[in-house]
Amino acid sequence: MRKPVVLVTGAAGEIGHALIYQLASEDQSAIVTVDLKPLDKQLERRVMRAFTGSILDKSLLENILAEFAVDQVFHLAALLSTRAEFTPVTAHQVNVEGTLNLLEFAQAQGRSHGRQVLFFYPSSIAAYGVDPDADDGTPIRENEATRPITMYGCNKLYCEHLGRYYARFYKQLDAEQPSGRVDFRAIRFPGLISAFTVPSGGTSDYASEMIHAASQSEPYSCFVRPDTRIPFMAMPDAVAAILELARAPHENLSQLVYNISAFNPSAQAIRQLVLHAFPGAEISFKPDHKRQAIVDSWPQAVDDSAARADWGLNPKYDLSRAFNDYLIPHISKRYESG
Ligand code: AKB
Repeated sequence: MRKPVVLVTGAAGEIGHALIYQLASEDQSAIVTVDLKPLDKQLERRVMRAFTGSILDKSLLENILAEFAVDQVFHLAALLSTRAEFTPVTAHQVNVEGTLNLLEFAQAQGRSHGRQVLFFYPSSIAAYGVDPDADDGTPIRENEATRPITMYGCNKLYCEHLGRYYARFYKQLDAEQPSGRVDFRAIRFPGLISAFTVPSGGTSDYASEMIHAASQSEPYSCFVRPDTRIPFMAMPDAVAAILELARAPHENLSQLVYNISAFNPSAQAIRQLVLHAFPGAEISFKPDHKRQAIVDSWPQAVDDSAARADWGLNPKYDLSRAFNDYLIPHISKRYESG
């Protein structure tokens, strides 16, 4: 019979890396991964099988379907906002057609093993498109200002709707009602900051880039204005939120897509914290007006009350603790050891 497993796509990415460490530490389920890049050795020894390949490769997904009974899909593979702007058609193919492939895979898994398949989808604050002149910092709800201005944001918003279709309306004209096999749940992530991985291709990456540069005594020119403010979260809290939502009783959930956030400092405030930790750091501001316009279209604050009420969102790291207890100690150690 097929082995019951959890599937993680984008496993070599920032969220994937942190999620696999957490899942492996709990030792509750065998992990199968898919990523374009091979996993590093530390990660690979924590999973049952690591497939190096594309989520666009339907034969790869068929092979996984044949060998494994997947009960949970954490679909993290994506082209992030900045990178997606340089190759919007490729971004659509990876972010949308890739997600459609995984939803079809989850539907086929549910049909074959007869159980619901949990499908976790990482949406983003990029699904919003606020008017910067009207954004006074009032936290916005999930159903407000969903007018994204990036291909990545369009992809994320559309895939939220795709997930709702698979969960509630899939092939609704069929004689036998096949919907309901996919239990789709999504989080609109803020900017995420990890101590253990370096960001790649995001427009919220200025916070991570600033910290990682300072810890290597490299000068950093920040591409947003000092007063720029968006929601952020430390990676351990992001992984905790994924698992809290994934494990919440379905009847507790009032919606499929949730905002989350932990802190929303200005870029200047981040610089001050970094300078406090690395007094010699050279951090300047040289706004890239095109990337600035993308960040300005994202809300300064989001209302995450639904996540707190429905499934107990409760970030452990506020801004100060994120820097003092997580980022600075681990990043310093990472670069001290070379
Ligand atoms: C990005 O900057 O593209 C991502 C995001 C905010 O979803 N980190």
